[in-house]
Amino acid sequence: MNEDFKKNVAIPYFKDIYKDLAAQSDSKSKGINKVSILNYTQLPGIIGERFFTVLDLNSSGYIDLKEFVHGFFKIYYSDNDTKMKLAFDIYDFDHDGYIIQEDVRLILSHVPIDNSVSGSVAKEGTFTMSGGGS
Ligand SMILES: [Ca+2]
Repeated sequence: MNEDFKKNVAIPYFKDIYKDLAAQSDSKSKGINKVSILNYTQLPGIIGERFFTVLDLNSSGYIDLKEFVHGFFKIYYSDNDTKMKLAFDIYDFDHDGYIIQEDVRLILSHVPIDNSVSGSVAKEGTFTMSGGGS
């Protein structure tokens, strides 16, 4: 990534978001609390919990500025290997380097598959007015 973009655009942008979220925390000095992360990301159930845990590198129960910027860089500006590692870490509940069947079952049970699939199919039919979507 372009260093100018990183320094002048991405980091100030993430810092702004951090400041807003940390302002809602019960301990501004420690960082963003879990409730604020869950509200901000709107990730469902256990997935939001896992996302918070993965961001909280020092397991302090709060996301400090460094953890926040680091984590959001991984999501938006990292290579595929780093993104895959992030996804892996979300699945790997006990952080032992392995994903077991139960990890996958738990995560997938919180993915709202039904709504997104039927919703988009219905919308597409309405938009194109084809395939009997009327
Ligand atoms: Ca932390």
